Amino acid sequence: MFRKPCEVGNFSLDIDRIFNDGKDMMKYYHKPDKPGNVCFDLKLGYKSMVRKDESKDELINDILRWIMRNRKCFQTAEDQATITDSKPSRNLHTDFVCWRGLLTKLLCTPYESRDGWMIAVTLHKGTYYMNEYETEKKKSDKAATTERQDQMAYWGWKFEQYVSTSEPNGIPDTDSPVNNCEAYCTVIRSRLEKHSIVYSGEVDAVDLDCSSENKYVEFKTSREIDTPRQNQNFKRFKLIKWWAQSYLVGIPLIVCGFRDDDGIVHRLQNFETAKIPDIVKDLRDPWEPNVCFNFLNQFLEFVKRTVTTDNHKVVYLFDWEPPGDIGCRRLEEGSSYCFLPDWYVND
Ligand code: 0WD
Ligand code: CA
Repeated sequence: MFRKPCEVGNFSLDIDRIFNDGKDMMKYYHKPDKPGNVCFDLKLGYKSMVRKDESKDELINDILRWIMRNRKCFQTAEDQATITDSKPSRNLHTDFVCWRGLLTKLLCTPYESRDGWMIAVTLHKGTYYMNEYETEKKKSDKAATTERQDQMAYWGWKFEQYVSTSEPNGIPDTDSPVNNCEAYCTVIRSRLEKHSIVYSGEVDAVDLDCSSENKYVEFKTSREIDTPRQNQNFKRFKLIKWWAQSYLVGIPLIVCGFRDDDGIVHRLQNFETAKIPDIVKDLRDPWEPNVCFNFLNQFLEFVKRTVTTDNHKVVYLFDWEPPGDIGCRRLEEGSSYCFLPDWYVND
């Protein structure tokens, strides 16, 4: 039903968010000697963090840059035979292009009761490009972020620094400022039923000790679980997101740093992505992967039925707020939600 995700490429973003084709920013997982007994202070260096400019909407531009540089990955044998000049075919032979995070949200929608989404879709030369825009609720939540919430968001980035290195078998550098600008992204091709999809996702590190084919690892932090109620919430609301995010790119392992309220991680725990749906089965009315993928499949079908104008200046907006229905409207040509840049459509 959902084909095994296949990595077709990767790219990196440097400290200035400049795109580079390749693995420049790839990190390596540094497993601590005693994963069950560590003491990582995630509060350190908060004031010196180098922050990404959030006022710039990057849309799906980096994925488009990768596509432009890797047209050959999308060519069929037929394309190659019919090429008359040196320009590769502009047809991607791909139904959908988007960020992995958008697909994660769609997979989790059947069980989501808090956060909605807004997805813009443009059909261009036979491919549906999808870009997520912030909902009004997300914008107002963001504007109301407290200092404490901002510090806690920092803890997640600091954790990555404690468990990763730039060189294989290196030692983590926890003295340099943390930044959320640099990124390493994998590009994936997969298929769900009739829909072929190319998407990219940010990957935390490679695990050189991993025996499986896909050696990527995902880092998470979470508050230490003290009560059965917390355990239920963790399984019902957090593990579904962790599972969906990693499953989509075929990441086999999630390493969680369990922290206290003071931002100290005391132990690491491994979660095998494939086993997460089993871990949650003891919930009353657990979430199920089948339901998630059925919803995604139906949404993609709905998009194909609805988005009929092949024009990069026309955007269809799909939005949803729980527990409501999905809304859909076709915006007039040249609306402020257009997101395919000229340098891409004219290439
Ligand atoms: O629709 C999206 N998912 C968007 C992605 C909207 C706008 C920007 N991006 C960019 C991110 O800045 C990043 O470069 O895309 C890249 C990641 O895309 P993704 O893999 O599809 O995103 P997702 O799966 O939601 O997040 C993966 C990681 C996060 O790790 P955690 O462990 O927190 O899930 O990407 C990072 C973050 O480390 N990340 C961000 N970092 C800074 N600012 C952001 C952000 N807005 N979003 C994701
Ligand atoms: Ca992470």
